Amino acid sequence: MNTSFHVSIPAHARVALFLLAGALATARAAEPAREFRKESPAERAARMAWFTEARFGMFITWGLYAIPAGEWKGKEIPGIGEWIMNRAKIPLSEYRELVKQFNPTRYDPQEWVRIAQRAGMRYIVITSKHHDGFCLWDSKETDYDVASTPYGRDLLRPLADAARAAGLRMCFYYSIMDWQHPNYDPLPAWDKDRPGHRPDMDAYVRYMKAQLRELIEGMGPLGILWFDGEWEPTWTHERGVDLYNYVRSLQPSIIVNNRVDKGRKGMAGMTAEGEFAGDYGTPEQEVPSRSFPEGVYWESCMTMNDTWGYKKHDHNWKSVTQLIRTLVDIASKGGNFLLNVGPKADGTFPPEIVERLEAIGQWMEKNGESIYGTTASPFARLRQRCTKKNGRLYVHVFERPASGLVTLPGLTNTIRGAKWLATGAALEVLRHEDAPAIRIPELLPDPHVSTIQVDVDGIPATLPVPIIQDDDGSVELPGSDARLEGASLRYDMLSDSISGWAATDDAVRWSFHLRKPGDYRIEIEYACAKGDEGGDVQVTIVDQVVTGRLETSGSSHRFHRRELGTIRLTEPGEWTAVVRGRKPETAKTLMHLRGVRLLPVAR
Ligand code: H79
Repeated sequence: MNTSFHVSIPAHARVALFLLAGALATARAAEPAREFRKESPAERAARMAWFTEARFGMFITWGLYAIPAGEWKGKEIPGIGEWIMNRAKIPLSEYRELVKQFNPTRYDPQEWVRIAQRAGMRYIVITSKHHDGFCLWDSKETDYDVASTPYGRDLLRPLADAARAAGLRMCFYYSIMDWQHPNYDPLPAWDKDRPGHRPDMDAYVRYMKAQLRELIEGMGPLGILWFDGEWEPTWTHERGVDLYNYVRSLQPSIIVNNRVDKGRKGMAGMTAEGEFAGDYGTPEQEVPSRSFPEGVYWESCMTMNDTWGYKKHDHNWKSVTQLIRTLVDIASKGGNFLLNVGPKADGTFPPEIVERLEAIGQWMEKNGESIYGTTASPFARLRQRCTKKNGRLYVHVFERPASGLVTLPGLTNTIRGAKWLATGAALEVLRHEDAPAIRIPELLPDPHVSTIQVDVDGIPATLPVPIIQDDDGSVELPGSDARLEGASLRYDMLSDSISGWAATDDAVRWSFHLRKPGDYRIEIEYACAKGDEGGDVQVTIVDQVVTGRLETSGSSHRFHRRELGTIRLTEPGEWTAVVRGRKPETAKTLMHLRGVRLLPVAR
């Protein structure tokens, strides 16, 4: 059937329509690309699904800076290796000499992918261009790239192909800040006489967009575009939104980190309130102290020593245990771990890195089920880390509790059974003080983290539980349970302590339930670095106060117990304890407070 029809339009109306059509065409041309920020939470969740399932990725920071490797003209340059151009104030005219030396003859992308995959990593993010502006692929937009080196050919496409062949997602880091581009604004402060520099951010944005098109269309489909270097004032919210929409218009399924826009809150990395572009938060070198509401995505990126780009003098390697515990800690809070590798100039990974990834991989082989595709712990407080899935809880034991019992306070699900995930050995489930508990043996099966698999009915869920007095009469007030009142106070899970004391009205508060009235000795457990000592601390329970002056505990990692005095609690029921203090002017923090203990005075 022919459904077309004709209407006759009078001549004057035709002129009006013609003008209207013209105006519409102009409006369309000026219209920004589709507004991709406006997808629904469900659409976003679908796009983010592979990312949350993956949990663990490899960051690769590689470029010209791997050649000096932290040393310039015979001098060791402090700071992170990929910032050497900035830290050693190297003019571009000198730095670009490195292009003639860059020849990673031992580069083997298949081997890199094998190492990542054996470590249990599910995606790779590599620096396509870092702040120094050097490009690791053969870009049509510049000669400041790998094609101009003795190596002479693209490094990224072979890695992308190898990654995808192995089932890993390929992702690119791309720095907005650029110390080389003739139009980038501002020109680096240490290189003010650079000839031919003409600041023009619009021209620079055109360059970025052309390069990003090369990466997405030439090497895609990609997993993530990982922007960085967004903090200079010439990069604006409007430019960020526009770049986000541009990148998504090239590949709608792509994930873009929050450093595309101006919403990142410092190194803590989460996105501030507002209409900022970017799909997820990017804490750098730190792990958030707790999980976030559903629909908030994040990924902590971290180095294995103290540098991203290779530095030959940096031997400050984190231990395998530390790295595995960080991965577990992050997963227990619903985030991803992006662990960095700084390859050497010859194209190989430093052996310290290969060893660590190998060991992490051995742990992941046995325990990966407790990481991939899990969501954050359902417990508001639990000494152990924990992840969950429908029908299953994974409890990650770092240290064996002295009681030999792992309690699951407030868990509402029926427990079907418990066992060590790695060995399958069954564990006894019992009840302890009204809470489900699991008895674990003297010897833990894993030196790093031992995982208990707990089978339950349904999705693990909990009810809030109060702090109650122990059978022995003591009351434990752990830092992890405290309410923090103060802008910079924070609880850190890895050190299991509260720091960031700034003002005298900063307060750390607990409510607890007392069964036996009486006199209680008040003890704090704290660490105080050398040089930070001398602060005053006070613990208040309603109208009674005990105080003390803090000595150093030797370091910020060594915890001491210190008794402050005795308080009389006259009645059973709800009480509140508050810790406040005054730090010395020069101290970084009053202390690192692990917790407060009330110990009954024997009568
Ligand atoms: O690529 C690695 C580093 O080279 C780069 N990001 C990781 C992934 C980087 N890390 N630190 N820095 C760059 C230094 C930047 C620090 C600061 Fe700022 C920029 C301090 C003040 C401006 C970021 C924005 C932190 C606070 C505000």
